[in-house]
Amino acid sequence: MEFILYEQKDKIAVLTINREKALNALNSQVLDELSQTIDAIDLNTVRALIITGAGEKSFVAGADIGEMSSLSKAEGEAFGKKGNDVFRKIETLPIPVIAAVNGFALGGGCELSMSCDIRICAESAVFGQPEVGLGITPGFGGTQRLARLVGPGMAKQMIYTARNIKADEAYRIGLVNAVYPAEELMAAAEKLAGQIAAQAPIAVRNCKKAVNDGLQVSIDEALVIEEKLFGDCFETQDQQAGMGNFLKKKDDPTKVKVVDFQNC
Ligand code: DAK
Repeated sequence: MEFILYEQKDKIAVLTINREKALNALNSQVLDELSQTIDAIDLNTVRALIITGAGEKSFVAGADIGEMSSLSKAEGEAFGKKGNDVFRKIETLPIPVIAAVNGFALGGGCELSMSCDIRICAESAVFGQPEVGLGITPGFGGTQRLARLVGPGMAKQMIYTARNIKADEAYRIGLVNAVYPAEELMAAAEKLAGQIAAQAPIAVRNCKKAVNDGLQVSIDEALVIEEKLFGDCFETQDQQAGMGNFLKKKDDPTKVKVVDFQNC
C-alpha cells in the first residue's frame, strides 16, 4: 500500500490515509487502497477501527481536484461510485469506526468522517463541503449524511454557502462528539476505541446495525429490527458471561468485575 497505513494494536486498529503532500486528498488509488484495507480487516480480533490522516495539518482535504478536473461524465460517475462504495463499506462495517479528525476535513474528507460512526477532532480541525464553489455537488454522500447528522437547515446552509467551519462550531452543531488539543487526539481516540472494544462485541455490532438500519425505516419497523437484534444476543456466550458476571457480583462484590468477552 502506498497511501494507507494500517496498524493493529490488540483489539483496536488504526488506519491512516497517508498522502500528506496532497493533504491526504482522495484520488482513485487512495480509494482503491482504502477499500482493500477495509476488506482485509480481521473482524474476529479487531473490535473498533480508528481512521485518521497523516501529518498535523489534514485529515483529508477532499477528493483529488487535479484528478477530478478532467473527468468526463461517465468517468465522474465511476469515480463517484468508487467513493460511495468504499464509504458505504465503512458505514456498514460490522465494527464501530471512529474518525479522528486531525485537521482539514473538506468535501470528500468531511464525507469520509461522516461515514464513520463517531467523529472526534483536534482543535485545529476544519470541516466543510466546498463543492458548490467548484461547480459540483457533494458526491460522496455529503448531502445525505450531513443532513441526517446536523439537520437539514444547518446542512443546507453549510452546503449552499460552501463555508468551512472550525472545530468549536462542528461541536456545537453536533457534527463531532468531542474536541481535543491536537496532541491528545489519538490518545483520546484510542481510549474511546478501547472502551468500545471492552464491551461484548456481538452486542456492539448489533447496536450499530440497529441504529443504522432503524434510521432508514419507520419507528414501528425500526423497533422490529431492534427486537430481532436484541433476541440474537441471547444465542451468544457473551450474553451469558455478561449477565452471569453481574449476578456473581451481586452475590459477592469481591468477584471479578471485568468480563473477557470472547466474541461468540
Ligand atoms: N486535491 C488535490 N490536491 C490537494 C487538495 C485536493 N482536494 N487539497 C490540497 N491539495 C494539495 C495542494 O494542491 C498542494 O499541493 P502542491 O501544490 O504542494 O503540490 C498541497 O495539497 C498543499 O495544499 P495548499 O498549498 O493549498 O495548502 P494550504 O494550507 O495553503 O491550504 C486547504 C489548505 C485545504 C485550505 C487548500 O489546500 C484547499 O482549499 N484544498 C482544497 C479543498 C477542497 O476544496 N476540497 C474539496 C474537494 S471537492 C464526486 C464524488 C465526490 C466528490 C466529487 C464528485 N462524484 C460523485 C463524481 C468530492 C469532491 C470534493 O471533495
